[in-house]
Amino acid sequence: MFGFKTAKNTDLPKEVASPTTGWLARLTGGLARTREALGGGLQRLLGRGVSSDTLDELEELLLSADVGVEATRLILADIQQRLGRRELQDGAQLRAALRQNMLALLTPIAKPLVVERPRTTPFVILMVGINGAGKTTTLGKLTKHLQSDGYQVMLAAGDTFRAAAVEQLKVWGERNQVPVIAQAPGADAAAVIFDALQAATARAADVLIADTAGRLHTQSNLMDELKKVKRVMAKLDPYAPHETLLVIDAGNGQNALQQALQFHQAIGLTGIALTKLDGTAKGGIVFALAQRLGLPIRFIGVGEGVDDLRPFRAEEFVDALLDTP
Ligand SMILES: Nc1nc2c(ncn2[C@@H]2O[C@H](COP(=O)(O)OP(=O)(O)OP(=O)(O)O)[C@@H](O)[C@H]2O)c(=O)[nH]1
Ligand SMILES: [Mg+2]
Repeated sequence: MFGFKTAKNTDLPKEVASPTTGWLARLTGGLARTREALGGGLQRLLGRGVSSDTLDELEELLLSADVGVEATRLILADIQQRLGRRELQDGAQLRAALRQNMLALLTPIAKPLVVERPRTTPFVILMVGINGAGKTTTLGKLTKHLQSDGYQVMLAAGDTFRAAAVEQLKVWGERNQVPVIAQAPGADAAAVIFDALQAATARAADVLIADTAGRLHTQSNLMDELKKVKRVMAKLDPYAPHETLLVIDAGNGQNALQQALQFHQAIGLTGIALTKLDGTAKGGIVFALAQRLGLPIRFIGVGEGVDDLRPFRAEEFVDALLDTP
């Protein structure tokens, strides 16, 4: 399930052996359902040529992929004008215009997570989100990603609600061979993360990633717990956490947008990791998030494997979406 390689890279076909192409293939594959809805729909639409129905059809297509009303309007405003001026005569020009407008929306929020260096204390990443969004899995994948960039990572088992949560984190710790700081289930999450930050500082780790229990944005007592985590951490480093990363399941569609808005309002987010893009045709939610929230989308997840998390790059994403299935 975790995609351990059994063959050496040299045994693989060229396009798979290259890490970039390999990832692009996974991205395209992972986005297959949204791509079929958007790219496939677009191909059918363009096949009919540009007509007076084109704008309505485009609008329907974007809405069906959960791009959302306002982001759809934004993407289509310029296309509407250009259609009016008869600048877009054929399918290729229309596709290029769509791509350009999608990029205009996504480029400003495609800001990679940067671990500032040098530091005297670890760079702290706090993972938050609703139950089952993919926080712990994303944390595991992120650990590997940061390690491959040369960072020493430690993990904090801040989900103290369930014994299984601590165990799940320890499995990721073992898989990536990084220390996990944990206490018994039921412990105070803020205390666990405080201890972990002290331990990570003592061991001169570069990055500490803290898991937290899933919670609904409507559960104010649990949102208060996150505020406390942040307050307690700030006693050791006034700037910690340096990244508060909301993990959201892309399959939640427009609900994901509500989660993001409310988590942001309650605790202040600095970035988003959008998971499970592989399981949904609603990947258009990226555009809605960009338009409504404007927070950086740091990473996207397109599978459960340790390598299925990548920095979000606007061009790569749009091309994978518009690519004809
Ligand atoms: N297909 C797919 N599955 C994913 C992805 N990310 C996470 N998952 C799966 O989603 C499920 C929930 O993931 P977790 O990481 O446990 O979610 P969580 O947010 O930590 O959940 P709680 O701790 O219960 O709140 C697991 O079965 C993961 O394997 C992804 O990008 N793609
Ligand atoms: Mg979890």
